[in-house]
Amino acid sequence: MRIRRGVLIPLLVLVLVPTAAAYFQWLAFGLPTVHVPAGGPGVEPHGFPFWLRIGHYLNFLFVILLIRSGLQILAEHPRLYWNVHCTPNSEWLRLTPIEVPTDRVWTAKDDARYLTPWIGLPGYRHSVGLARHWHFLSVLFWVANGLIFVVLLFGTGQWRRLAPTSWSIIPDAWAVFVYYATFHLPPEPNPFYHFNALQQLAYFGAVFVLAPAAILTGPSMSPALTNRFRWYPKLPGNRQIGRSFHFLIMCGFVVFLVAHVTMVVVTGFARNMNQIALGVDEETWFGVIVGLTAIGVVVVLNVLANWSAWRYPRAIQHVAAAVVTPIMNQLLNDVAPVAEFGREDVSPFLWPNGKTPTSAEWRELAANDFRDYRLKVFGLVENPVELSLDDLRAMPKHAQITLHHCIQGWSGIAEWGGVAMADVIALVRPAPEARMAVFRSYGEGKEGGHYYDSHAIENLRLPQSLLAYEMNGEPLTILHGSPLRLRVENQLGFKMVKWIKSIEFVATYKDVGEGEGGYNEDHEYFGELANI
Ligand SMILES: Nc1nc2c(c(=O)[nH]1)N[C@H]1C(S)=C(S)[C@@H](COP(=O)(O)O)O[C@H]1N2
Ligand SMILES: [Mo]
Repeated sequence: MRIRRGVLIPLLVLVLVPTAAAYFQWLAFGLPTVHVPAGGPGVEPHGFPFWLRIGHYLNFLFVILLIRSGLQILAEHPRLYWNVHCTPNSEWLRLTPIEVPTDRVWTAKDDARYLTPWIGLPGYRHSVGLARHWHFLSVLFWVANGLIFVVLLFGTGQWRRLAPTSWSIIPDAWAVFVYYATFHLPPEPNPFYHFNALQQLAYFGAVFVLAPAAILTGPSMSPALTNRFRWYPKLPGNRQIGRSFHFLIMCGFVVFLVAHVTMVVVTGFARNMNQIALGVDEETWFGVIVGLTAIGVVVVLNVLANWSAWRYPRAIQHVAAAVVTPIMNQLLNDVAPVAEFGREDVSPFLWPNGKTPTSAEWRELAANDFRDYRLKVFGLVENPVELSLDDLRAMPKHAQITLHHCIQGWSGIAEWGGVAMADVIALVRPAPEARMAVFRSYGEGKEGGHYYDSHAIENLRLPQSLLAYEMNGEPLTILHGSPLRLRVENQLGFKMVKWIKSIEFVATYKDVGEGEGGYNEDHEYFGELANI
């Protein structure tokens, strides 16, 4: 693991300077006076109504699921960058001991790490497909729960317990911080009526700063969104800054969670648990038991989440397809990718993925510079064709400089030159019942068998759906898919088949492979959700 000094030092300063200042104040002037407002039945609003306790609890459940599945996704490409190119050794945070070797091919797949299932959801290695299902399933419920929570906060006046209404909260919060930082407990108000100033600021920050920031930075990683609205990833700076912020916000939630739970325990555990779980200002064992049981339920649900991901991965994949895909499609489908970059933006290095073909057939073609290569386009079409590279080069050439998004988290910009899939479709004239095109590769998948993937024909008709034979002005290299590879810029990288052998037009992908739409969908439970 390595963190760049340029990030570590500001982070340390952020922690150490206030702590040192707090110690100085304590030693020089003693502990500050903390103003404790009086509690009592007259104070409005007070207490923790039922909806607030349920919302708080569900939020806890979903945040834990989101953190655990998010860390699993991170383990798939355990490097964080400020630059959009993801150039090896330019990362500000590296969560792997491996420095990318330069003397041999090192694919992004090789680079993925193992994560223990105690932390990761679902744990182990190469489980990003299932981790994403849990992440997106959780996020829908988390956002819905959060929206209801915030509406009720404002509807009931409870927001006044969180939102600061006077600047005096800043010096008041500092005074409380001086106590905590020097390992003292300040005189506390009864949280049933008032939070202390630092507590109030922390709660406000979690609900009104961290949560919205997490929701906003998430989509900055979506190929459909960023390649449609180029301004969106520019809000954080670029796609990798969005990803880095998404991670740092998660760290913020973890720090909040640890501090919050610690304070619940040390400032009167029994009373706090009664307030949180039952909404009563009492000190009974019953409240403690209910609270601890509820936490136990969260633990059990997490165990079930891991277990189901390993025992019934196909079911999880299908549940996500039924629940998440329609919503995401509503938001992200049919957005034509338009974002283009300049030559000066092209990445110096594009992470490779996939197994280079080893078959004698492909090696013979390669040895002869692909002069005998024929792209077979067949299936439900009026005019099946076999196209040589010269045939393809004779068709109108399109070039695009676009941002590639891998499901693992890395990205990169390259210039691609080739034939628009729209032109190929026009040439072969698919039958009315044809819905999908299946792209088969000469290359194998990770577990053997040929790599393939499928795309909706209507998506292939959009601009930026390209059969590329050139990358950065040169014929495709072997590593990047020679002689022909796909580019569909509103989708994730795994849909962009390299070393293409044939294109078959079909009514449904259900009869191809294991019927999930592609090699990674079949073998790694990737979702159809390739636009985020
Ligand atoms: N045949 C084949 N094509 C493939 C893959 C593969 O494993 N086999 N991997 C995909 C994935 S996951 C990505 S991110 C891109 C990577 O393209 P690149 O190697 O040109 O960067 O190729 C895609 N095409
Ligand atoms: Mo990928």
